[in-house]
Amino acid sequence: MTQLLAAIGLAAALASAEAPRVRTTINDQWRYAPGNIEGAAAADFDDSGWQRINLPHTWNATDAFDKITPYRRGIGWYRKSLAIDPDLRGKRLFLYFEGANQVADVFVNGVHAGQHVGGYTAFVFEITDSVQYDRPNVVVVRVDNSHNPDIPPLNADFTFYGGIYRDVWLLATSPIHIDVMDHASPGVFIAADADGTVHIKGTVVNQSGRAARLRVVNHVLDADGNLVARTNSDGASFSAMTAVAHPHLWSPSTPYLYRVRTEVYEGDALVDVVENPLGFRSYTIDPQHGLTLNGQPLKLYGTNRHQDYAGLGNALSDDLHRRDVRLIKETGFNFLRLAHYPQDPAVLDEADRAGLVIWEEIPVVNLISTSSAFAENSERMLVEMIRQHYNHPSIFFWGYMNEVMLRKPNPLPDRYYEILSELARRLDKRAHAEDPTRRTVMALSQGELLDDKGVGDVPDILGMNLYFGWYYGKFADLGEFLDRMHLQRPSRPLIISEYGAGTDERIHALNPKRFDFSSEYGQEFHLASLPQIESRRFVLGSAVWNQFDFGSASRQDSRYGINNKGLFFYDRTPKDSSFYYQAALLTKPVLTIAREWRERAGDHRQPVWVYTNQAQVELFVNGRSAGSQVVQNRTARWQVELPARENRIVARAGILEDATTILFDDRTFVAVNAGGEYDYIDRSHVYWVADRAYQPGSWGYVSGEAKLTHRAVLGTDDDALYQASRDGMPRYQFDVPDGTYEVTLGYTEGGFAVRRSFVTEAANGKGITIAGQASIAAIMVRRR
Ligand code: GCB
Ligand code: CA
Repeated sequence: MTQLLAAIGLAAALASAEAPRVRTTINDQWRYAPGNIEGAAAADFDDSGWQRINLPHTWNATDAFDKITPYRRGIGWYRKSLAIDPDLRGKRLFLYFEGANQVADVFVNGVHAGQHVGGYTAFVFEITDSVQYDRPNVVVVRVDNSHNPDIPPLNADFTFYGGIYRDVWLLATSPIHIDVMDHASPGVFIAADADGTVHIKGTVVNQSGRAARLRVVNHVLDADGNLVARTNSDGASFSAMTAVAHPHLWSPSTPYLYRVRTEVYEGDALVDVVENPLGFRSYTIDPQHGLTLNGQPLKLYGTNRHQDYAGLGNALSDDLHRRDVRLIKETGFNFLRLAHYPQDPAVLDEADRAGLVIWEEIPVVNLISTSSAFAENSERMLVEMIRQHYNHPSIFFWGYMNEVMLRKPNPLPDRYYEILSELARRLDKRAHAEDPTRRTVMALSQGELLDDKGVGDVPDILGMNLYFGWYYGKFADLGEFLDRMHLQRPSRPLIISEYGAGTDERIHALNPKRFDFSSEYGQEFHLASLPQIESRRFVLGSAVWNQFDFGSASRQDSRYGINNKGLFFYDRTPKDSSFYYQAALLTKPVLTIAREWRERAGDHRQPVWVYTNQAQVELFVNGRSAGSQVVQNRTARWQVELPARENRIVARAGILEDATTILFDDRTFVAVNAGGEYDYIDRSHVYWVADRAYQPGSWGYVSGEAKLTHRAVLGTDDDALYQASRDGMPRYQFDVPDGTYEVTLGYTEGGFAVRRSFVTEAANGKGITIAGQASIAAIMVRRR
């Protein structure tokens, strides 16, 4: 066994010494410590007391959800001992970081290798002259995610988790190599067209100290690795063109990928080789008819993605990144907006493979600083994003601003909106200069669209973030607004960059209301929105906000610190709305019973909803047919009688079948979400039914006013139970049989959740009256 391992180790060492370019992750076995630590960059600093961690890592995975203390924004130190294979002597060595939020200073053996500003793009430093081969090297990274007025994002609805939260690589190249220092880009830039033409340009760097005769050979390989085209160029800077006859085209339905293998020769010796993806596709955009891809009209139906994940913050493995992309594709989407920042290379690779049209953007969100440093940093981020991801055929759009007039700096700097427009024009111009093959975009909110101060005219395509029926208005206003925008800007291509509604798996409603965070309201939102988008040809595409719930520190909705507008929960469990999109967008047969509302209580007559792309569905409850329904808008609904038991629900359409269970609570107590119009299920599965007016023989409120806030409630996770209350000295009546009862009242006091219990008697058929409490958020009445 040891022998075998030794043999493998040797083979790896030989391979690495002989290969012209060697890339290894150095994610493992780092030490981490928070704070401003004196001398921590020095090689001989004692870090033995520091925490052992592996990358990717963030220090905000948990504190970003704390209701009382803001998450830590400051300095974090990382240290690693790195032995470098002596066989790499003579090579050029680089440290490549896929991302660290947001300012990173890298030191090798005490020598400062460089600083990178910006939390969402890759960076690379050469370390050849600082390393030693006979002893381990000390790599130190100081990361700082403090607010910095010169670095976007300044303010946004997502958490700015600090740390080295993406992969880190040690890269070794020959002294003569494809440039790796050009904004951490691949150094080779490929543009391909549906007619089969391929343009390849790049730069070879010669650090050998001698003049060299260089030759670059680019091989275009098909998906099976067959050579289909080849170009030869001489010299350090190459720009080649070739063509592939009858290429397989790249599209969301057939994401056919070629590769370009770029080989660099000095005389006959191969000194470097890199591979990049290539996809043949062409598209045009028309303000009346939307997108045409490879000559075919293609409406974009899509979603947005933030990069964080329950329990991990932004420190995800590549596997999780790739899985997210597949979940998006499996929801039926062909389009993905990477909001609000450039994402992990694994995301772009998977989007190329899965077939998603990508909009990627830099994090200029909500407002800007008028400093020249802010503009320079924004522009550099844009250049880094474009050069780093240039070769991905999935990318169609470069974005550079989101709702950038949402917040007003206070005090408002002189010429603020002029400076903002100048910045937009500068970024737009640079994006086009960097990449003439793609279109630029920006997203504005409804209010900004109505008063856009000209900024919205700058990009090629205007993105609209619209929340009709959520933050404002009603569902049906969406179509009207779209028509109005199109009328006002007939020559502007329009895309819906966001629309969505928040939901919480603990909140359900027989009568869903705007902003109640019930799963049912969220479903109604999407059911009403999508058809209005589908029926408007001029709308080039749309993107749900958001595919996944995501962290937004200090956001106070039904769950603290989370924006829950996802079609999936934060842990990537699907929400019922995602099944509606599958039924609407997938071509394979789909039949799914909405299954989030798995426990119920209260009224025995209950709704069951089914999403399908079939014409008709029959529903069975505990083996008995509840009837067939004709499907409308991919939806069929029943009202069924659920006895107190675990109910088996089956839906059938032809040979398709789906089944789930709904537990109807058989209870000996009453639990009321006082003041709330929605049911609430707490962590211990207590089902708090929506409040209702008293009727003789039953229970309910007699007086008091219902109130709903979305302020965080301290000392509980059940914010939504306490956020709804009945105020103004409410009076409740419970017509229970004579006997002894325990009553528990829930309410808030000084922002904290409080529960108080007492024992009381029901006598002479009078039941129980509850009064004398200023405000009540929850009531439980239980027989002793
Ligand atoms: C927006 C923003 C996005 C927010 C979203 C929301 O318009 O662009 O960053 O998260 O609204 O949920 O309010
Ligand atoms: Ca990665």
